[in-house]
Amino acid sequence: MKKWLAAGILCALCAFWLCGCQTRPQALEPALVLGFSQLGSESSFRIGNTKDIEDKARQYGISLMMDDANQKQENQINAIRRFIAYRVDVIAFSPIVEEGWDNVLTEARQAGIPVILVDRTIQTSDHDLYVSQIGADFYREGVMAAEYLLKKADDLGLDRLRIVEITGTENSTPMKQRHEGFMDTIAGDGRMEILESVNGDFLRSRGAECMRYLLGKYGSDIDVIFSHNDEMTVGALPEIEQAGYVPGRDMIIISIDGGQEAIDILKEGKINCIVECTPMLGSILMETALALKEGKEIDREIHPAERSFSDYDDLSALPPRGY
Ligand code: GYE
Repeated sequence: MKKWLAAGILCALCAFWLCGCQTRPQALEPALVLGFSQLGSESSFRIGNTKDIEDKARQYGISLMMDDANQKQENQINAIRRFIAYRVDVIAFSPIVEEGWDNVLTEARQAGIPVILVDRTIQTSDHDLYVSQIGADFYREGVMAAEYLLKKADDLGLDRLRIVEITGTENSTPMKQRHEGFMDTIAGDGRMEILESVNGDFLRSRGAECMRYLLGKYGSDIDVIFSHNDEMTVGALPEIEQAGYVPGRDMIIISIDGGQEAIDILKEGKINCIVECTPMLGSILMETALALKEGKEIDREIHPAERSFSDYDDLSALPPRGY
């Protein structure tokens, strides 16, 4: 009798296990495996960019291997080597600086893995080391920042503007191109004078340090602050206030990125202009990676549309920025 009971229980367990197997949803095969090396988490732009890439990978059914390099090129190179060893379908990364990628990207090419640059670009003489760069037109951002300043100077009838610049990470694409676009656009305008450019590494804490230094050296001579990202701008503002000036009124403040925190400060009047740099590159990245896997032709450079926000605009109906 006991034997029958044991056999019955065993049968019931087997049936339960089989049913369970049949009703359990089948794990879907990912459309492709994408290795992404993010350079760090220095700003709201970067954090928004990481989140967007993670969200969009999920939406597109792409299996994502995400690595955070913590602001070190060496860590990015190691992550790319791990992606090669894992034999991912596509490698993408945001290069922290422009130089020093040839060796590791040659290894990716030898392994037959295509590479997409996201956000920033690289310097190389070998055209085939990457297939596409998806990111902002940073030169154009510098031009837009300067165009705002030229218009403001005209409207206020100012005949002398002394400018300080707080730049992003040395040798990074946005740092170089934002600087060039801005300088080229104000060149030849006799009202504009650059007092000094200092490097704030795209960090809030460095923005504050740079501003302290500049205020100590130039004080009320500063008419304009051109800061390469919101993070450094937000770090600089309390320093300006503590030194007894009203940002946005005593000094014209121009920033780049357009994250929610900075847009709110612009609405309060303490920032005058922000040039948009969108971190929402996830959909374009996923579509490009899928197109590559299907062997389709893709564009060498892909720039998202961007605008600027300023004290000339009514921003009351601006939707939440999402970063
Ligand atoms: O402006 C800054 C970030 O590479 C465009 O990097 C990006 C820049 C962005 O840390 O906030």
